[in-house]
Order: sequence, then structure tokens, then C-alpha cells
Amino acid sequence: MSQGHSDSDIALFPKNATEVREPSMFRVMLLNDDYTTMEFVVEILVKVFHKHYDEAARIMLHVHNEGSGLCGIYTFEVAESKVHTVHTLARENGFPLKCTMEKE
Ligand code: TYC
Repeated sequence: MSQGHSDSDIALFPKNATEVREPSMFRVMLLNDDYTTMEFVVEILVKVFHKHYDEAARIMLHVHNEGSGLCGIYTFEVAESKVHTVHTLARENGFPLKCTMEKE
């Protein structure tokens, strides 16, 4: 303590340095296929990704025409949860719809 700091101050420094870093972000992408209906993809974009109907329809058509498209950018756990929800809903409805996540 005579030097102006204690052992516990030094021990805490690396922990504090880690805590102030921004989290890595992940792009969640929808992939095109020949079987999932356009209506179902729009529904996914509205319900899972909270898009308004017109934006959802625009993204769905972009995926249909280009092969893939961005649904949103999230932290790892949120992105992973969105991908899981899309695959669960697709399977429940008999569609092969695929969703991926990629680090920004
Ligand atoms: N290509 C599909 C069809 O013609 C529609 C579709 C769009 C499927 C986007 C998947 O991510 C997708 N019915």
C-alpha cells in the first residue's frame, strides 16, 4: 500500500481490460432453396427478425434472386438463437430453409 496500490488492484487489471471490449458481431444470413415457400420466408423475417412486411418481402426476394441475404447483425448468443429458431420452425413446417451466421 505504501506504493499507492495493493496486490488486489494489480490482480484486477486484466479482468477490467477484458470487460470494456466490444463484443464480436455476427451476420445472420438466409439461404435460398427451391422448396421453401416465399410466404414462409416472409413470415420468418417478420416473426424472428422483427422486419416490417415490406422489408421482409424485399429481403426474401433478394435471397430468392441472389442466393443469400442478410437478416440482421447480432452478438454470438443472439445470432445462434435466431439460427436455431429458424431451423426449428422450418423443420416443424416441412421446409429445408437454411440460415447461417458469419463473423463480421
Ligand atoms: N426460392 C424459393 C421459391 O421459389 C423462395 C425462397 C426465398 C426460399 C428465400 C428460401 O431463403 C429463401 N419458393
